[in-house]
Amino acid sequence: MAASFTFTHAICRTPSISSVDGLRAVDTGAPDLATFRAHHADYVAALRATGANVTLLDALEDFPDSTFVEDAALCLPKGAVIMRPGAPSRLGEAAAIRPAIEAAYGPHMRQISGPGHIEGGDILVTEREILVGKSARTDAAGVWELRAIVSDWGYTLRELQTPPDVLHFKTDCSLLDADTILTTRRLAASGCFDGYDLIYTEDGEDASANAIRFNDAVLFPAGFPRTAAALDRAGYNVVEIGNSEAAKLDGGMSCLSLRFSPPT
Ligand code: CIR
Repeated sequence: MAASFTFTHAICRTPSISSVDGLRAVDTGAPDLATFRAHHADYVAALRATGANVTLLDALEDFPDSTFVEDAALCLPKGAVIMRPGAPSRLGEAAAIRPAIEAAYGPHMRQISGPGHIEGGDILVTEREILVGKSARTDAAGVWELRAIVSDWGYTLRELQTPPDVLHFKTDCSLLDADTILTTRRLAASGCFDGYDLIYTEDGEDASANAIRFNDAVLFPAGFPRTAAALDRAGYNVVEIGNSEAAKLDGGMSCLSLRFSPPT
C-alpha cells in the first residue's frame, strides 16, 4: 500500500482552553471551545474508523496552537524529524511533541536544530517526493537542514514557494492518492504540480484545499459542497468534519494530526 496515504497510526492533541488565544491572520472572533472540542472528537473518531491507532495527547495550556500538531514534526516511513516552528509562540511545541514521537520512532528520530525554521504545514509528502514551500514560517535554512536529513534516508526534497498571504503550503493543497493532488488554482498556477493529476477547489471554496487522505477516507472540512461533490464524483470516500472553529485560527484537516506507520 502507498506509504504517503496509508497509515497505521496518528497523533492528535486535544484543543486547550488557551486555544482561544491562538494565532490568526485575521480576527474573526475566538473559537468556541466546546464546538472546537466536539469537532476534534469527530476528527479523531474518523481517523480511528479507518482502523488506525490514534494517540490523543493531553491539551497543552502553555501553547495555544498546540492542537495543530502537524507543524511540530514530520513523520516519514524511515524516520521522523522534530521541526523548528517559525512562529515564536510555537517554538516550544517542538520539545512538547518530542516524547510522543520518540515513543513511536525510537532511534529513527532527528531534529531541526536551527538557526533556520520550518513547520510541518509547509511540507507535502507524496509517493515520489517531499515538497516544501518556503513561507513566513519556513525559511531557506530550515529547508536546507531538512534536506540534509531526508537525503540520508533516500528521499528527494523539492523546494517551492508558498503563495504570499497563504499561511502554509498545505493551506492550499492536499494529497489524494499517489498521483492526485487537490489544490487551489492560485497554488497550481506556479506549475509546482506538473506531472501530477489535479483536482481544483471550486470557485469560492479555496478554504477547502486543506484535506487529508487517510487510508480509505478523505477527511474534508464541512461547508464546501461543490468541491466535496467533485471529490465524490472522482471516487473518493469523503468524510466531512466540522472545521468552523479551527478555521478561525487558520487551521484545517491536516494540521490536526501527525500520520504515520512506525518503522519496523
Ligand atoms: C498558526 O497560525 O500557527 C495556527 N493558528 C494554525 C496552524 C495551522 N497549521 C497548519 O496549517 N499546518
